[in-house]
Amino acid sequence: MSDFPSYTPPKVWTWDKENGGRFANINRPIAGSTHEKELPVGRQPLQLYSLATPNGVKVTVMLEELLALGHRGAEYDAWLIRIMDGDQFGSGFVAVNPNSKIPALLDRSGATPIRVFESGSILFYLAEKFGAFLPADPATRAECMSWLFWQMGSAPYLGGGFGHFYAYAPTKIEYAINRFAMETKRQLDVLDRRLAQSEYLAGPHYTIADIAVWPWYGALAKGLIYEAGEFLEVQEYKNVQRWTEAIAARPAVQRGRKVNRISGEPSDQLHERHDAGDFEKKTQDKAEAGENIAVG
Ligand SMILES: N[C@@H](CCC(=O)N[C@@H](CS)C(=O)NCC(=O)O)C(=O)O
Repeated sequence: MSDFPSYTPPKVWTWDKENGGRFANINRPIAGSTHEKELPVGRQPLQLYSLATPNGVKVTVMLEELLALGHRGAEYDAWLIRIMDGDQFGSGFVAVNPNSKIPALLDRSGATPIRVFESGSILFYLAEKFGAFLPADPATRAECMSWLFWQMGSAPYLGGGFGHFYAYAPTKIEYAINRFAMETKRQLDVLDRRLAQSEYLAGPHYTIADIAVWPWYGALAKGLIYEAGEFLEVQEYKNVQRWTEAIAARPAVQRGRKVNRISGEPSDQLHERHDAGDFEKKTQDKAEAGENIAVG
């Protein structure tokens, strides 16, 4: 502990815009928009404004799963929001999500558009709207909602805590990495024990709880985020591994994780999705071959 750089907070915190952190260009202590910008609107009933981070992938997986079940009303336009460029602070985006974070959904299927923000809330909204991936029986439904809310409360310790200090902070702070590595491993163990008893989180069936948890903890279990697989010994969580692989094998999941993705293999990146044919025709490998034309 004695090696810690000491810092005495001033009486009143002030904003140091040049604090050198990785997200210094987008982090601000105030809400609201920074510039006027309308959001594009396509022809589909649902308009999604997002990016393929784990929070964004939850919603594109859900929409692809709903479409796979035959719910035509789940057709969607997925528009790319480049958060590192500050698109989330445009006036149109802030009108859909006053919290300026992806994902944000606008349901234009009725007389008056309905805005939905927060990924958990979007999953629940869609599950109720289409009567899918949300168990009807009260006990299983409660279990499903408990795991959904567990994810919303827990992942900030994984992403904003562990991931931030292990992978992104300008200096490696042992105290912070220890604190959040411990919590992340505890969370993996919580999941592992649950998945030892149950095929999916809420019970025998795949639900919005799995759709919410998989993009974060499945990616962590496969070492795909923060390059932390070895550090956290993720292979030890055998039940999490089994569940991760089962979900990754679902065709709708494979499609959903490509939508609004701007990194990785070009064939896995579908920057914008406007109909089902875009997976065949508009991924970045095709764009790089000159076949893709910007939409919208
Ligand atoms: N609790 C929110 C978290 C959303 C969130 O943190 N989104 C990040 C990307 S994963 C974002 O938009 N960050 C931009 C920013 O913080 O300015 C949810 O689940 O929807």
